[in-house]
Amino acid sequence: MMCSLHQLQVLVMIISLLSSVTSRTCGNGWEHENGRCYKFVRFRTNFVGAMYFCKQLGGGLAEIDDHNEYKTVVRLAKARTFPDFYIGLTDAFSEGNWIQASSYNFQTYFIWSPGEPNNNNRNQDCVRVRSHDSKMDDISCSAHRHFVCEK
Ligand SMILES: [Ca+2]
Ligand SMILES: [Ca+2]
Ligand SMILES: [Ca+2]
Repeated sequence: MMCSLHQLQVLVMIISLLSSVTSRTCGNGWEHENGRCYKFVRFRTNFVGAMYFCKQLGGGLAEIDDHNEYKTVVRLAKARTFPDFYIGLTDAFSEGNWIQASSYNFQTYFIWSPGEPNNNNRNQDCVRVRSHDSKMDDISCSAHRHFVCEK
């Protein structure tokens, strides 16, 4: 088989073009927003199960770093009438100190529902975003909720 240098160059160009397209589009079932990929997972599990599932998909539970990211995630959730969902935020290590579940960074951005976080029954160390007001609420990590992954 004859293969000229020019043909090889074209082939290499096509391959690199294809791989850049796939890396930009996040993959099937993911939303691409502001350079991040989000997946809204439509089954319920506990916090650890949600973390594990997101990790299997090559990401982690969504970590909301700032108000812009919050607005993005809430907009995507509302667009698909998504129920309450877990985000990657926990104070399980130290009560009242909120840590991002995958990156282990201290959380600096919060938008709590009124009266939250209340650590109800001294057993609320994980965080959901409520569907009715789109704000954060600490809940028990064993509660089963939908969740959002990020990568
Ligand atoms: Ca994030
Ligand atoms: Ca707590
Ligand atoms: Ca609470």
